[in-house]
Amino acid sequence: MGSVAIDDVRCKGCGRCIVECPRDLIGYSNELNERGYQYVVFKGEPEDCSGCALCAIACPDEGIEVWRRPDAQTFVTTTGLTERMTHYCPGCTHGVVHRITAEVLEELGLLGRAVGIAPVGCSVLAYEYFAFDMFEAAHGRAPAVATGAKRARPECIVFAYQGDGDLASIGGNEILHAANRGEKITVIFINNAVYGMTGGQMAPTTLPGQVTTTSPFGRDVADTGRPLRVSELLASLGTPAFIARGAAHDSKSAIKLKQYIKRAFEYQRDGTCFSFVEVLSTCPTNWGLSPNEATRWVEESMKPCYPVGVLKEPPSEGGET
Ligand SMILES: Cc1ncc(C[n+]2csc(CCOP(=O)(O)OP(=O)(O)O)c2C)c(N)n1
Repeated sequence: MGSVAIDDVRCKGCGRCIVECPRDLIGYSNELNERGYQYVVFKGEPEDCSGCALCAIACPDEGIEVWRRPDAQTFVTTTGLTERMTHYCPGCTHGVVHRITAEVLEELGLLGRAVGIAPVGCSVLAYEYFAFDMFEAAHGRAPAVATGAKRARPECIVFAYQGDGDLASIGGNEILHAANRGEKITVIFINNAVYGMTGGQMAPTTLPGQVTTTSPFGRDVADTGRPLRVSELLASLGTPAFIARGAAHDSKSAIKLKQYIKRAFEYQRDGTCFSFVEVLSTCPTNWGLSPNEATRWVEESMKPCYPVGVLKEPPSEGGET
């Protein structure tokens, strides 16, 4: 049995938890919260809940607690995050990836050594949410800043947190060479198939036919090329690396994603190799979809183009490179 608490102020009403609950115990309130969102409420009795916590895992806003930790005093389940509510749109999965990243660093005992680098993009304010040292970088330049930080302070656990416009477009050169040099850093790459912060322009990762503000008739591959599969590109380099692609749009994917992010940081902790995790992430606002339609779009449209899984692992001890 679980005990579910929902913070109606943090809730942005994306409704992911409603879809996730296998017992249909969560629904919309008839009221708006103080921020104008139609928040969700727990409809059942405590004994109705199995405590599976899928609602909390899928929530992008740290708005649900299922007492996964007996000592929990707050909705924020990891000391790697501040209590601050995020500025992300309802249903945006940046919040899920933030939580997973912070949880992994905490579980590995690495919070005290963590240094994150978030350049411009929707996650430009990530320093407000992560409760450890954060740097800003110019657009696309996080791998270069991470390289400097890691080389100067090898004991730090350094990661870049970058969007697809940032990493695959203006920063394409940076990521390619950081990976090719085998920098002992971790890169978390948020692929939401658009430039989110600036209003949903076409990114290198935009799908063929996808309508964006700069491809109003759909991306024409004859004119603009095909979606850039950055993970596959980096995996083709001869340098040893850990490269994986996961997704953050539902609880099942989030659980798998956490395993990838954990392995990525373990490889850095052990000084093994460059590590890179691409995350298929939702942008309901710029896709013009509701949060739950956006979840389905990741499943039905993004995943066929960007298959999830581990693309590359470093050779085991004594193995060939
Ligand atoms: C040198 C430079 N060029 C352009 C911009 C404008 N700009 C800010 S964020 C951004 C796109 C970010 O998109 P993405 O990296 O995909 O991240 P998201 O916002 O989708 O999370 C752009 C073009 C800038 N800040 N600096």
